Amino acid sequence: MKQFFSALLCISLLCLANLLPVTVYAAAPISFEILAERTHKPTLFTQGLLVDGDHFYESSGLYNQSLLVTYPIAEPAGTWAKISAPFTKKQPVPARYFAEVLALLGDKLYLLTWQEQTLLIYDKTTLNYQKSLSYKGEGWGLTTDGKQLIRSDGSDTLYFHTADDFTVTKTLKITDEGKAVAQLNELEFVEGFIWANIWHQDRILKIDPATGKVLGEMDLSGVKQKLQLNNSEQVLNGIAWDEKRNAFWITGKNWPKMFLLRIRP
Ligand SMILES: [Ca+2]
Repeated sequence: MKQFFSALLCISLLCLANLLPVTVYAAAPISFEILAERTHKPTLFTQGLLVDGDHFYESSGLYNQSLLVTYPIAEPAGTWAKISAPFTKKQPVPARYFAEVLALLGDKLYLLTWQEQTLLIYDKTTLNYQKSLSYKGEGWGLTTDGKQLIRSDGSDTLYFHTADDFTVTKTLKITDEGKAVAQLNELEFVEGFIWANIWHQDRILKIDPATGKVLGEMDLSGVKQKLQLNNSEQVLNGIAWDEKRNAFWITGKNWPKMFLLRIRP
């Protein structure tokens, strides 16, 4: 009987946990419009996404299947041509690494690994491996302000690293109205601000890189609902600034689509 009541209590607590509200941010909502959508290979367990010129660069995670790919932003005509379009280039990542996000600085692509404490560096044009650097802690997100590399590790802290040897030069706590914002994941630095998505949330936050304060948030739950996903790990994860289109491309892990979003003034 005792076990029965213990089990009942556990079930009640689980139900209660489900009813509790998710973290509510105080930051002002940022409104946007969907300018376009395109196909995204659902085989990609998206960790990092960026735009360079007319191409996407994307990293895909998991052990034994991590890879780095590049493909044109413009799609061929016809549904089947879109679905079957080959990658422009594809570079498998050694099986012992779980690839995370990537950043582009100069002619180099910097790819973080999740728990392997290794930063892998590739040539942008050929996707050939060049060298690796080590760091302490986990790798979740990475972007650049044009000088330094900025890393997230799933906590509420961002780490600024030098690009040449990946030394930490400063850390920054991210807060929203004084409250810590944890689980920071994919990052994108755009025109003086850091944009970050939060793991398992349909939100992208706009962050002041000087103070770490959250300035606003984009709610992408409506965009994600359009996809009718059935796996809880198919989370939003991928923010790429498209300078030419003055808009963000966003996608997620194993999503079949990518969306082009423009912030409303
Ligand atoms: Ca990005």
